[in-house]
Amino acid sequence: MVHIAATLISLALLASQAAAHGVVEWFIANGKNYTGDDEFDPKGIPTAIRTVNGNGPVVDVTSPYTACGNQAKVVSVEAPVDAGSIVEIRWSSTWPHNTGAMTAWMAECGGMNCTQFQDLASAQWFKIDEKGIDPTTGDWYMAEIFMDPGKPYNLTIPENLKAGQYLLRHELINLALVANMGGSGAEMYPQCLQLSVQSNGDLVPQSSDYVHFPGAYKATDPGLTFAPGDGQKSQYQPPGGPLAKLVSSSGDASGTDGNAASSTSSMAPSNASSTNVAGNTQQSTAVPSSTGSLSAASDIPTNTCSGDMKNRRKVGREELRGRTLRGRRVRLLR
Ligand SMILES: *[C@@H]1O[C@H](CO)[C@@H](O)[C@H](O)[C@H]1NC(C)=O
Ligand SMILES: *[C@@H]1O[C@H](CO)[C@@H](O)[C@H](O)[C@H]1NC(C)=O
Ligand SMILES: *[C@@H]1O[C@H](CO)[C@@H](O)[C@H](O)[C@H]1NC(C)=O
Ligand SMILES: *[C@@H]1O[C@H](CO)[C@@H](O)[C@H](O)[C@H]1NC(C)=O
Ligand SMILES: [Cu+2]
Repeated sequence: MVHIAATLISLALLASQAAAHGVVEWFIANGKNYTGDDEFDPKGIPTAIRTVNGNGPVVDVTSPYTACGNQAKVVSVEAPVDAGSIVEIRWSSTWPHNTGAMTAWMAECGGMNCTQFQDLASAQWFKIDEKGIDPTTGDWYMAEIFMDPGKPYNLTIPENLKAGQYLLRHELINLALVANMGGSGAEMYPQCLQLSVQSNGDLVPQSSDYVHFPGAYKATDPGLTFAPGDGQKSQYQPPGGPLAKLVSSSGDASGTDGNAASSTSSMAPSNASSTNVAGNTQQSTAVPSSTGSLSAASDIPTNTCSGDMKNRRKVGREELRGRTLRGRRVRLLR
């Protein structure tokens, strides 16, 4: 009985949540606050956050919009940022999802100013951060960050990364609509920041770590088909492969220069504990006590929402039905 009532209420919520997704509202780099333009009614304000058309997801892994979001547009500002420093990225406080991954990638703007760089298909992306499950709590990092509205995502620009003009692609992946193991329904919310990285270092990704968007993800990637509540959360791996390994661009692998050495210890994907040293998995270990209550319920998505309402709603309904049949409780949006 309770389950049925909860399901009905959830379906009602589902219908009313069409617009409740999210965008990068602002970010802070080198102490400066860059505010995004209005995603529904762009005012042409100077910003370093590439604008997207609305706050809905990209759902097709083969779409060119997987790079920087739906109909992303070049903007007029580049944000200077020091390699090794933290960029604070603030998504909409109304972001409603607590189930899924977050990834961060960078790509040089083809040797030009990012304010001129249009050809996203040519961008060579390398992964600098990923967050799925917080091993210290067993919860989704997404829940820990976004269920406490206002908390930023703190991302470290890799230390000694070669200076240059880069796009930073930050992405939230909502898995709440993945209906069953191996199912589909992942929603990608990528967005790009235009950065000018200042550095004395010479680190670049090893060439085998470059990917393209689209191309980096397949619809069948386990990181996109993970069904919340069904799988082993602790086993979850975000899609797109391991973090890039950074190497000295002088190409002297046997060299004694500190950059190459620090790259292998800070970005090597084979060493999980040293990957943490890069700084990008540190932020969420300090979980405020107010999120402690999440642990019990956070393997059940808070709600579902959509780009293509009809399809998404159907998937969501199936998901809710499946969950009710399996006797799990459906958690309601607060
Ligand atoms: C950055 O700017 C936005 C909008 O202009 C503002 O809401 C936000 O509080 C600012 N962030 C900080 C840390 O000052
Ligand atoms: C990139 O272009 C913008 C806009 O013209 C300009 O303000 C900025 O200084 C340029 N960045 C670099 C690194 O030249
Ligand atoms: C992993 O990194 C840690 C810390 O940098 C280091 O002490 C350890 O030897 C590394 N392990 C391997 C297998 O590289
Ligand atoms: C994120 O960075 C800001 C500014 O450096 C800092 O005040 C805040 O505590 C950091 N948040 C976390 C969760 O580390
Ligand atoms: Cu959404």
